Amino acid sequence: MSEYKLPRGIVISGTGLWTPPDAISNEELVAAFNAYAEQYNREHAAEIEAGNLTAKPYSSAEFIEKASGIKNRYVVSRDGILDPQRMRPYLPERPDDELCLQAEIGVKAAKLALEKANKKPEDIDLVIVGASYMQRAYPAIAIEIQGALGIDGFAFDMEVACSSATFSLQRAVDAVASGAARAALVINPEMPSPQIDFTDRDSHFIFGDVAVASVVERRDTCAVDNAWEVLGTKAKTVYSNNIRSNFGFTARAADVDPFGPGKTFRQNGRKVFKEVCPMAAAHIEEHVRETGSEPAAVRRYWLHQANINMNNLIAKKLLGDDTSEERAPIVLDRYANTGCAGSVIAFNLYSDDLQPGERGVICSFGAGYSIGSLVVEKIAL
Ligand code: CO8
Repeated sequence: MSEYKLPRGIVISGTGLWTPPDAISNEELVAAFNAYAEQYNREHAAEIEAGNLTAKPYSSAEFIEKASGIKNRYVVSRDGILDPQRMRPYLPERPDDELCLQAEIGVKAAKLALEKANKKPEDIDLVIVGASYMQRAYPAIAIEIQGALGIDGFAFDMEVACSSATFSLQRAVDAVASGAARAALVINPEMPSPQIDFTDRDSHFIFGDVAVASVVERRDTCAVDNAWEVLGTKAKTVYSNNIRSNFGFTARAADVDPFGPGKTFRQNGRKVFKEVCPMAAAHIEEHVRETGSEPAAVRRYWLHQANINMNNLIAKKLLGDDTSEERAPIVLDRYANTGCAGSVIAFNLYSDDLQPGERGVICSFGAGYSIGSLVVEKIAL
């Protein structure tokens, strides 16, 4: 690996969290799923009886909470998801001259981050949008947001599934460190709900929508009392088919339904669990040591939020017996898995109480496989 050492003096000066107003509890989601399954089984009773079709099994709120730690999720639109006749959100198409939905939620989070960092659009030179899915290929969502906010400079989108937020923060840190941008706005508008197969019992409960944003700049331009100096960034990818989405633009030429079986999100959750936990723990341990600390001395871990058992296991490896939420906060009980945004939600909600000099790690892990981390230290200005 490269011996490159990040120059000191690059900071995260503010983050923003936009939470959709629509929430869905496990109980509501399961009631809709089970009504759908009952209807499916009734309509296909003869084929099921003849052994030509498998009956849809029922979902359970108890299973979901026990297996994942998820109790609730937020979505951009809930009614269609809970309609057993529809089982997907209803998001009407917008005319080209209106802000698209993903840009709209990105703008909301971006404004909150700018306000927290005490920055104006004219202070920003670079906008990066990182998310698991983009609403379209071009023009880039980041350029649409750049235009909506009146930012002069450059912007681009990037997709690294659950690591899109940490990887985009790293690109912003690099751009500020190299002088390519004075300040960068990183936006992660995650909108998995249109991609989820809500008729699939194994995955209907996993995801939620949200938007987060962060401002990255030099310490000497910072206009707030406290910020987070980035001590190091680290990224790793290893190819795996265990989390996959085959939805893509070549479906038309392959004469297949882009939303057909296996085309939306699917995973081998058990394998992901087994393979990613040790990889993520080893990655974080190594990164923390590279920045001159010991894992147990790090005050807080803002970890990717996919599964509470996964987070507890990783926290135990890093912190020994002290795996309290104070050291590794959990937000997936309320937000579910929000793709790449989970670790930034945790950072946004649970970082104000740390004192100058205390360190934390923002870390994501997921499809690819991909792991991204930033070691940060609170500083007073
Ligand atoms: N209700 C009741 N029973 C259920 C349900 C349900 N909803 N779902 C499954 N079951 C059953 C299963 O059928 C199985 O039954 P049986 O034993 O008879 O076969 C039993 O419960 C146990 O099933 P599992 O073995 O699958 O259960 P697990 O305990 O492994 O829990 C999890 C499943 C929760 C999926 C767990 O394995 C997990 O969380 N693993 C980690 C996965 C992970 O972190 N993935 C990351 C994915 S996200 C990512 O990288 C970003 C991708 C892009 C985001 C955008 C998305 C749109």
